[in-house]
Amino acid sequence: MYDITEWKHVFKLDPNKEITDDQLEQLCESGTDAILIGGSDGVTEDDVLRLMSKVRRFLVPCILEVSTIDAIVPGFDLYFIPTVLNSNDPDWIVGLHKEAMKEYGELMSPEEIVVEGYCILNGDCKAAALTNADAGLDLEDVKAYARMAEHLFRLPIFYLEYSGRLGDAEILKETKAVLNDTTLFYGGGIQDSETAVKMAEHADVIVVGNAIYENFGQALKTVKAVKE
Ligand code: 1GP
Repeated sequence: MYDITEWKHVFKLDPNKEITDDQLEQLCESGTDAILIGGSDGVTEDDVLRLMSKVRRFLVPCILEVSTIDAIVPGFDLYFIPTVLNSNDPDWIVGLHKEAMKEYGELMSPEEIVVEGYCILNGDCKAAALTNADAGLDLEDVKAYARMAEHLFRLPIFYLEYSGRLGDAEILKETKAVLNDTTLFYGGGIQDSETAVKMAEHADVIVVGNAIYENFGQALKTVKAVKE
């Protein structure tokens, strides 16, 4: 029903940050392929529920990116489950996933679950600290993780995460070159149309997060920029 291989653009909303109803409407009706709800800290069930019910008024697919077992809310179109491939902490690779399955495994429909193989490359971002990610990777390491995601684990998504700063377009390009079936997501530091186009040249899907809260007008323009 949802074909992520057709997507180009996603907005990531942080349930811990403020957004007006008017802004939310503009994002949902912007033509973006999906609204992803997720954050690295302070994510509560109440905030997730509140944001989901507002996004639900629009037709755009609404997805929860699960980052804590305490805030899994039913009613989303899809659930994206990150596994941080370059984490040094097994909890973030398979441990929390096992706990989630223990608690909710019976209730979950497999067709609603999409696993994202994360590779975090900005060592200064919150996600890197939280997951104890080994962000000091060179290009060959990143390509190896990409191949692992596609050929060993057959993950639907490989996510290059630079959260908070613009990444290396060359790494993105080389990573894309080793992927065929796995969809390449890129997120980090996209602030305007220009940076969106630059990263969308190589990524299958770009994710725009912080810019929504820092420069709303420019964030909104990233949709048209990559879809035209
Ligand atoms: C964060 O990849 C997303 O998980 C988007 O990054 O917030 O820097 O846009 P930014």
